[in-house]
Amino acid sequence: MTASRPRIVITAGSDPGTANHAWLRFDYLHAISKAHGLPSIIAPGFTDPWEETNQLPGEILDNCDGLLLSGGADVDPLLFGEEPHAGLGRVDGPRDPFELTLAREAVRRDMPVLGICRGLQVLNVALGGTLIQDIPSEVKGAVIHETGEDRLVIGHDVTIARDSRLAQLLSSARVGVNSFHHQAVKRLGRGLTSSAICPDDGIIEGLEMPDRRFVVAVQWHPENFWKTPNASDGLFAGFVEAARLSVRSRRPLAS
Ligand SMILES: [Mn+2]
Repeated sequence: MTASRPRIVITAGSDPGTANHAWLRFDYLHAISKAHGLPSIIAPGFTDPWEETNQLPGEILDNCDGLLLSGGADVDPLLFGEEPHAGLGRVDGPRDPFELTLAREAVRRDMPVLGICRGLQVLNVALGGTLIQDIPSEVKGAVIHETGEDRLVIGHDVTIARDSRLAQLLSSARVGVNSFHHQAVKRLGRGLTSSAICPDDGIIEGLEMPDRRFVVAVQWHPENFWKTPNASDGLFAGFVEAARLSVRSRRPLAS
């Protein structure tokens, strides 16, 4: 018998066309499965996430061991106290409050969290940070962070902060990454540190929370590379392992 896999819940967005279907690339599920986690998908929309008495996020986390905040649409700037800029893209109505609540609650519980792209931004806003709404119009001299359709194209390098959790996970100080974002971290949220930047323009490409067992986020899309061995395998392996260890600490074996 094999050891049971830690349960990783992955947030999905709503389909950009109909707004009535969950939307998530299978790459996330493959990457978690490859790292020996058990992935499942959760999406907002089947309840009123604005309802103050909504217990759903807590119940979701009661039934999983790790939270993966996935990529998707822009975060509504009103949620971090700013007016929408002209360059703001599509926002995904019910997804924002749903994920912000999940992120805050997971951090409060010290549950392992992995944020990817929008997930990094959601984590930052959940902890009181702010975002650059549109890199090309707000950051002079920025390199291109939205490189088109091919998910496997390396868009730019990132330099990893020495002594960061991310440096341990990637076993590297500098890696080439894909890049599909036009938003980025502006002001850091409480308790978060920058773990990676794009050396060409200083855009933050990684966040982590040193006082939690595993709260790690990256601005690129490591899950797209799951088919071949690659530098990001350690990131998913570390996340799933943290979820496994958190199960052990929360649920001692029955006597
Ligand atoms: Mn980038």
